[in-house]
Amino acid sequence: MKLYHFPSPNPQKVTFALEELGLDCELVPVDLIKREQAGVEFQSMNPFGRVPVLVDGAYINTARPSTSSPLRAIRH
Ligand SMILES: N[C@@H](CCC(=O)N[C@@H](CS)C(=O)NCC(=O)O)C(=O)O
Repeated sequence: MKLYHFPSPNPQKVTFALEELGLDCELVPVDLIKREQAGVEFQSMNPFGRVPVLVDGAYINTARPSTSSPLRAIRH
């Protein structure tokens, strides 16, 4: 599982959920200051150009409230 991440509030909430649930996840930094979220590669995952993005195999989740929800399912 990979979390495309920047240390701002919305992605941080997902990193806290991962930590609380004890789930291993590779953090992939996306530098919002350098506008990496506007790049073609990132926008192929999330056309809205926002983090967090959670990728688990072919599954891509881009909406934070629901980014945390499937984590609970994975945990159990
Ligand atoms: N609905 C999303 C919004 C995520 C969001 O707004 N992320 C901000 C960082 S906290 C972002 O990626 N901003 C980049 C931009 O607006 O270019 C969520 O709640 O996770």
